[in-house]
Amino acid sequence: MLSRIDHVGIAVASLAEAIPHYEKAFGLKVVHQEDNERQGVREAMLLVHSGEAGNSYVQLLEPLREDSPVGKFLAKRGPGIHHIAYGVADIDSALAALTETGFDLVNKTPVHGTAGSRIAFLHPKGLGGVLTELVEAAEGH
Ligand code: MC0
Repeated sequence: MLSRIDHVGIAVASLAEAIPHYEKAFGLKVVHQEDNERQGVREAMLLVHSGEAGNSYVQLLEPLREDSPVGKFLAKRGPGIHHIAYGVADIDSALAALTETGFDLVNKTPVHGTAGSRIAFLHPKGLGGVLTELVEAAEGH
């Protein structure tokens, strides 16, 4: 079902402060930036690797609102790894298979993710305390 690690999502208080650390430490570059109002985040994607199975990124996440998932996470735990996202070729069949096993899905149907991707979150309580995302990337991402 899973084809790659698509991204590691990292909660930060400020993109402007966090991006230069990743650029300086690893020579990564921001290849995409966007606000996702529904998720309450401003995000920056830094490309780590392009391979046959698709791309892998570090995703830096700054909350747009205190009562958003990332805003609440920062208030409770401070900055750090917020979620891990796996690439899938077909998110509809991946969600159908997980529903069949009775898995606890945050999103039962895909929602809008980074750069036109289709995404769905799986609850951390079923996965060792790790908030997990599935990503069906848009063409070319
Ligand atoms: C909350 N919890 C987490 C967590 N966030 N555990 C691990 N990792 C996280 N990121 C835990 C809390 O510690 C708490 O555990 C319990 O979940 C309930 O927390 P809460 O603060 O009361 O939050 P809820 O219940 O309102 O919501 C938790 C839930 C939510 C995971 C359902 O954050 C959610 O819907 N997340 C999915 C959407 C999201 O994260 N969007 C932002 C990234 P205890 O043990 O204290 O009960 S959007 C994104 O990344 C997109 C744009 C993309 O990639 O394309």
